Amino acid sequence: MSGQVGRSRAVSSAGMVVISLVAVLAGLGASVAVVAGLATGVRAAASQLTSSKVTPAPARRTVTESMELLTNAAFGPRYTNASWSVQAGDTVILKIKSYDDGTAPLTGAQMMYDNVEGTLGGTETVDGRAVRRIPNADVAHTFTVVGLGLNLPIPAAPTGSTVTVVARFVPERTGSFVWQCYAPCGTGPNLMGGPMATMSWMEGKVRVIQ
Ligand SMILES: [Cu+2]
Repeated sequence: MSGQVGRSRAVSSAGMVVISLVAVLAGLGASVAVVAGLATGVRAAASQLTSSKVTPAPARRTVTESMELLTNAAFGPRYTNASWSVQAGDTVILKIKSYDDGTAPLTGAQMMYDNVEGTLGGTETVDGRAVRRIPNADVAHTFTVVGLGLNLPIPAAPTGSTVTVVARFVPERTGSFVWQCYAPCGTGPNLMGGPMATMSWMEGKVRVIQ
């Protein structure tokens, strides 16, 4: 609180300095170029004053992010477009097209990631059909952003074909959030190694900016 008060006071006094400089220079009959430069400065100062008093409205854009789930014989499955950035208040349409026909059912408490969470309407569509969960035996991957309360289970694609999951969500919190796959689709102990432990394979970042 005290930090905010201090900031707006600083902006106000900067604005006053610019305004008094304009008055002095106008009195001296300064050149057009100098006045134009100062006018830009005044506009910048004015916008700072405005933003210090008014909370900016949410962006309310609709943006689409597309990812693919590819398989790699040598290392394992991988999400493309692993990191992206949106604005708080955006309606994000997230499309995930998977080529992976393998399953990686969740176990125990992790089976909560079979459920769709954090989307508009509480659903995702699977090839156009709205669902609230994927049967555990069919789960191949998840796209999970714990920090945004978002969870999209991804079913296995039919062999030789693809499956497309689409969900809409509105991130409200700003920050840099790690997403991860929670289905045990990797290698090594508990199938949590290899791609599961590798950035830009089964994890990445969602940045939500103001
Ligand atoms: Cu996975």
